[in-house]
Amino acid sequence: MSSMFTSQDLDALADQSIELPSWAFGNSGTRFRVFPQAGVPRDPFEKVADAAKVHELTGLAPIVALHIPWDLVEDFAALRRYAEDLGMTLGTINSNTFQDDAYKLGSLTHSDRRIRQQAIDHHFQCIDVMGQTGSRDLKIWLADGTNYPGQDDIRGRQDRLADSLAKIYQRLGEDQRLVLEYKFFEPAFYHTDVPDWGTAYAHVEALGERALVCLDTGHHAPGTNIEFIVAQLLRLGKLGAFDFNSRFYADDDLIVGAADPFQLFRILVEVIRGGGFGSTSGVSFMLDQCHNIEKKIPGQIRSVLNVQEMTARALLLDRAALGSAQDAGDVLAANDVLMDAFYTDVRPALAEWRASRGLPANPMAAYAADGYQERIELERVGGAQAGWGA
Ligand code: LRH
Ligand code: MN
Ligand code: MN
Repeated sequence: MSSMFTSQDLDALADQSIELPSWAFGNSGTRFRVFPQAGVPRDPFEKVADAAKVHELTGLAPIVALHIPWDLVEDFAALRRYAEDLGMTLGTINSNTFQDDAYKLGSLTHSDRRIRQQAIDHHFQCIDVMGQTGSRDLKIWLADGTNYPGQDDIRGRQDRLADSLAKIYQRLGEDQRLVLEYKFFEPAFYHTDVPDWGTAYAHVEALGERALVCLDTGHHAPGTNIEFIVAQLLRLGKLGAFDFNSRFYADDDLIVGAADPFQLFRILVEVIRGGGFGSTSGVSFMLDQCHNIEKKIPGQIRSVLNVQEMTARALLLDRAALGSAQDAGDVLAANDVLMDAFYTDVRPALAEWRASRGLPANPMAAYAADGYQERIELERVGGAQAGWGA
């Protein structure tokens, strides 16, 4: 296959947009240590500027996702104008109910009506922000759960969650969506209130058409067949977004495609198979990563290139040949067809693809030669933390 594909096979790549998380550009670390870096953004404007640099060199990343309150600014209309002047749009608004004392025992699930209302009000505030930023999606990930058996009534928490989500959903504008993100552990360890895709699905299904599931690739137990979940959610019309990253152990938030490019390929094969690819598919491709020891901007450049590279390989899958082998029950031939696509080296074709669009053939090298990193390291003193990890 490698010698046979043409650049036309990759035309569909033009329809790929990847959303960058604003927090990828801030200082971050683990619970052991945050390693501050020179030149990190001091405010959301500078985060948008860094994201725009990633887009300028790759043509892949015209959207920046924000986290509230990490990215609270007085004038979101000004932030939007700033982004648009740089050729960027503001994307998903991520809520945050995981850093306040009030939410120690839960937020949207809390047994105290006042705390629940505080968490609901935070989401109303996020929806107000969405109105100003022009964002389509409100993403909700909850740290809610318990650490000890018996600590709280698991069933009651589900009922309260359903009720809180319904209030938030009702507040959305007609063109806005709610995406509910699941995670099987952490920071709660005995039980988590939205631990898996099935629970997320049950809630968004009850809410309505504009409520969908977000799949964060780092939020599964080791060995989970994530592409199966992708296929199932697409089949049910309920996959709204990805949070891409990669993991060796848990929610590592490392560069997507770094730990297991084959898994990323398999996920993208199912995305394309299920109609989840492209600007009209309704599935957003967001990154949810932190760059703890590597530089942030090249870390994001490498990430979007990894997604593009595996997408290109998935687009090359000979689906007719695969279908025939599957129909014939030819197990090894079917596996061969899939592996052929995976093993195809698309890097030279992607370099050409970029050059033909006026982009640098090698965006990593272009960034190293750009002078931007040196400039921000000189200009920006006292950069902000991504939001956690201290
Ligand atoms: C939680 C999570 C969620 C948050 C982000 C910062 O682990 O994946 O998406 O918003 O990290
Ligand atoms: Mn996430
Ligand atoms: Mn996570």
